Amino acid sequence: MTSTHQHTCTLCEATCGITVTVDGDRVTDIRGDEHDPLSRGYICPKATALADVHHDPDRLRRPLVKQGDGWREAGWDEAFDLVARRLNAIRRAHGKDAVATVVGNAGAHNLGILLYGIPFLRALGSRNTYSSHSLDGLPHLFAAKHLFGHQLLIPVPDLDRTDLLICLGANPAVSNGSFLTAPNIKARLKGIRQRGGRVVLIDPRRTESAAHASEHLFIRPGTDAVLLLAMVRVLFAEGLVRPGRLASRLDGMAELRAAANDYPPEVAAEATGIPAERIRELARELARTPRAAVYGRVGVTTQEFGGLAAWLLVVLNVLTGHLDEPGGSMFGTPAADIIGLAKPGSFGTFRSRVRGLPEFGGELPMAALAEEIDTPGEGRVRALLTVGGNPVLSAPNGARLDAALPGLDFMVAIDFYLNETSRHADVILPPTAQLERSHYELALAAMSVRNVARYVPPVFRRGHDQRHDWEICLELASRILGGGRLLRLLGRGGPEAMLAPALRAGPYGLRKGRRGISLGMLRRRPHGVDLGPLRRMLPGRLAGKGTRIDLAPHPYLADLPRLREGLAAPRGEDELILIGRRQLRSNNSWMHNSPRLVKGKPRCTLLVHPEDARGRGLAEGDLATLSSTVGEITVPVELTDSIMPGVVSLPHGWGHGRKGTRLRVAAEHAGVSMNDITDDTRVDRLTGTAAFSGLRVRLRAGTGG
Ligand SMILES: Nc1nc2c(c(=O)[nH]1)N[C@H]1C(S)=C(S)[C@@H](COP(=O)(O)OP(=O)(O)OC[C@H]3O[C@@H](n4cnc5c(=O)[nH]c(N)nc54)[C@H](O)[C@@H]3O)O[C@H]1N2
Ligand SMILES: Nc1nc2c(c(=O)[nH]1)N[C@H]1C(S)=C(S)[C@@H](COP(=O)(O)OP(=O)(O)OC[C@H]3O[C@@H](n4cnc5c(=O)[nH]c(N)nc54)[C@H](O)[C@@H]3O)O[C@H]1N2
Ligand code: SF4
Ligand SMILES: [Mo]
Repeated sequence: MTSTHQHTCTLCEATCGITVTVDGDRVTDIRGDEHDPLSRGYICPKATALADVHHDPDRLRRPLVKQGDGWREAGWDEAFDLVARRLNAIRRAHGKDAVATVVGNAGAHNLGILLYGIPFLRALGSRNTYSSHSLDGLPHLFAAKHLFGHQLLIPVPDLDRTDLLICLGANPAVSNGSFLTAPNIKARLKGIRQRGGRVVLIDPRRTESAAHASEHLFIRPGTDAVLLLAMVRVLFAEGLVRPGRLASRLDGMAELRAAANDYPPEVAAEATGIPAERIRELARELARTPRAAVYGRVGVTTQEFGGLAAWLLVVLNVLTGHLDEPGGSMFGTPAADIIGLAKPGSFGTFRSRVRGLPEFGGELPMAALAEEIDTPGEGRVRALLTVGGNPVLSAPNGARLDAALPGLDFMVAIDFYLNETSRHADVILPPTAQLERSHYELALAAMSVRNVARYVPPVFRRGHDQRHDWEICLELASRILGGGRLLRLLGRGGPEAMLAPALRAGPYGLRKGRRGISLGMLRRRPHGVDLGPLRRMLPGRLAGKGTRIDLAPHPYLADLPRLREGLAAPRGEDELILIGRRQLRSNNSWMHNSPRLVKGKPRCTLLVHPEDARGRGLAEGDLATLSSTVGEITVPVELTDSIMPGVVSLPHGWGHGRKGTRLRVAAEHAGVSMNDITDDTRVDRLTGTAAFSGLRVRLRAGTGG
């Protein structure tokens, strides 16, 4: 018997509504939900691969316990007992900090992990708390904290009403948007141009998104902060600073002006490769266009000066009066207010043991994890718990982590694949997968291009011998921390029991004598509810610091000399600069076991400009060796003039050829891991974010050795 179910694709930040048709226990069809107020029927090729995950024979459904060189299945009770016993013993012998935790990208897309998993991990009280934030958008959180008082007050470009989008270091045509929930973003970009607006893309590669832009400008990797400072300088120099409604609330104007003064467009042109006159025009265009926004993502945040760059993005929006204005850079107003629920964020309250990298929001940078494990001494990490992350492929110098993990006394992975990371675990606790759990978009709703609310129940009920992520986390908490009865009580209603009051307390909440959003109402409207376009939120939303915005907080000013030194650093003669690249049918490191996503030509290739290839005797399809100070990998070369000369590009998340995984499809399309050559010591020193982009590499024909 077939039935249809509304669900949400939780693979990326677009959160498309899907309609899943099921025949018995089989998924027979997945398509876009035309009645979803945000995605309106749009899906990308990944949504249908949710069926592959659901039916994947390699997906783990019962706990695995390591035994000799192999694994044996275990019951949940035994597995929980073992984990709790071992972690407790390590905590007793070596202290709380000896147990590290990692929450990966899958955590952000999982209601149970957000509501139960993360609070439980925090309750373990370890300083060695890590997440994919420090591999990704941490500079945005850092800017939100320092300018608006809360790490989650992150503005997004109001795409559907803007007339100018200046987009740096993002490839939304492939990524489907990030820190910007905007399904069918290609159509939204097209919309800008159709109403006479412009999209300017600034990227070292003429990406897939360039086809949807009015103009593409090449930029030398890692120099965005310089470009943005020069634009700030032009605004001041030409009297174009007009912050509008917010003008009377701004501090730090003089400091900002002085900082930017060091970066005339001519200096920036030299650094970035963008002509000085074009930089001036860009600043003028931003100031002149009533509805305009500057936006930057991963290419801007995961580089050596990501902190400064993310700050300057906000600064430019403020100076030109585009912050918190329709068509500009605006804040979401989510129905369940995650900003009210989450902590505002802290910075530098403690530092990592080995390198002294600063804490942010209670977490240490992932780039420090390997050294915290493999550097002997008091305070060494001895046990690791991962949830929804695959840091062996995702963290910088993943090879070092790969080598360090066997040195742990104990490791547990909450993951439904036996992959490059979880193979090192002593116990794997597999949670339910995407179609087996309910979903409400808690985190990303705050960065949505339109306010919406959508709750979906599971498509499939979980089997009696399966556990949700939140159940696993809660059970471990009660066994490790005690307080079992209380915690079990907490868990009785599941995430819904926490979501329901959050929705009622939220800005659209159902209250006495007022119609509004409640969980019951959302249950009755499984396509979701439209709550309208983004609204002005300032100054009311400014958290914990009155109603003023300091545009030049000290940590940024103190980081500026590093930018100057970085620009002056000499470059080796035959060096190239490595950047990353996302691909439509990949999802970071973990969807390569889906046959429909990996079919076709091998995709783990190095893009090289023909000029750079010629000098090295490389032709299309040749194998070449790419080396850094950290290691070397061999990859096939793809020649293209869509990349800036001197720059090469490789996708991340490949490298499935390691022994001991259970990913049969992925292993046949193994590729190599970019992070086997990225450098864990290369971080944005301000925020601790991994600097994947802008790595200096050498390239030569032939295989390694
Ligand atoms: N299909 C697919 N979608 C995804 C993902 C995926 O793996 N596959 N991953 C998801 C995740 S976790 C995230 S965080 C988002 C990321 O979403 P995006 O930020 O849109 O991701 P990328 O495609 O990596 O785009 C980064 C761009 O920055 C450019 N770049 C590199 N270095 C520099 C630089 O120094 N300056 C500038 N200006 N540009 C630079 C790169 O060429 C690239 O085009 O995507 C999400 N969506
Ligand atoms: N070189 C380079 N490295 C990068 C990047 C880059 O651009 N270049 N991008 C970085 C970015 S932006 C990010 S976000 C990280 C992502 O890196 P990670 O945080 O490692 O995330 P994924 O690679 O998406 O891996 C997700 C893991 O969660 C598991 N999983 C999937 N769904 C669930 C679930 O519901 N519950 C649980 N418990 N597990 C689940 C999957 O099996 C997989 O092991 O990579 C970073 N690494
Ligand atoms: S864009 Fe694709 S992967 Fe992202 S939510 Fe939509 S269907 Fe899923
Ligand atoms: Mo990410």
